[in-house]
Amino acid sequence: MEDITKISIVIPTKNEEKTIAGIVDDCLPYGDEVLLVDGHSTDNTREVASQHGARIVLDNGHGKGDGLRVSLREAIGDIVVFIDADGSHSPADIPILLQPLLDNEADLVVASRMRGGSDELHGTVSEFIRLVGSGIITQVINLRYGANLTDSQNGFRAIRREVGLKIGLKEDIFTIEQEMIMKVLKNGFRISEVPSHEFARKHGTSGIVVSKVWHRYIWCLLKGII
Ligand SMILES: Nc1nc2c(ncn2[C@@H]2O[C@H](COP(=O)(O)OP(=O)(O)O)[C@@H](O)[C@H]2O)c(=O)[nH]1
Ligand SMILES: [Mg+2]
Repeated sequence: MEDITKISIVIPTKNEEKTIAGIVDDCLPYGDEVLLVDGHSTDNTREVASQHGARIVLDNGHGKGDGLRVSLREAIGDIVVFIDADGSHSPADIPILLQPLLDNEADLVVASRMRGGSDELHGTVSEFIRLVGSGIITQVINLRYGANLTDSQNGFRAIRREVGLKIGLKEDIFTIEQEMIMKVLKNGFRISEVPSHEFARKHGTSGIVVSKVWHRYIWCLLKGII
């Protein structure tokens, strides 16, 4: 039987003009579309991406979480793959990420940096704090939902679009990653993890400033476990 499952590759961006061309090029072979959801970049991210064949939509200016929700509504695919624009994720791993969904063994598949290794999660003090914090959050989620996850924060993941729309995502910022995991589990859907290596961001700095947003992670976690 012909496989009619459509795949959308979604790239959330905010000022990633230096890396976006290569990411779009490398993602195109793996999907029926590459959809850029842009957080009102002030550089040439949208122009470059469009020249390389991506379709562009704008988020509402509230953050990456807002962008992911917009993209779930806009995407044409039955499955949506999210991959960052900064070069941290390997588009070549997209088929590994898709397999459990295509085999109908999962509704959300998360690329795990704990299984695949990371060049970004350790090194500086702030990265170390992030690593410890994200490990604690993952273990709280495991305890609450009887899960066996190793990485609740990686943005490289794939979800059935229908499920992504159904679970009622609300977080506007990067906390959407852990919210998605908790709401998928709470609603009885299935999560798998696959190993994937995370590379260091190729240009610029992370949008997550731990000292400014840590309390939003805790608040989101508390809402998700009660
Ligand atoms: N649509 C959208 N994407 C964003 C926004 N802020 C960051 N991103 C993108 O989200 C991805 C992850 O951001 P990054 O700063 O690398 O976070 P980290 O990898 O968790 O440290 C990157 O591709 C960013 O360009 C936003 O406000 N809207
Ligand atoms: Mg990054």
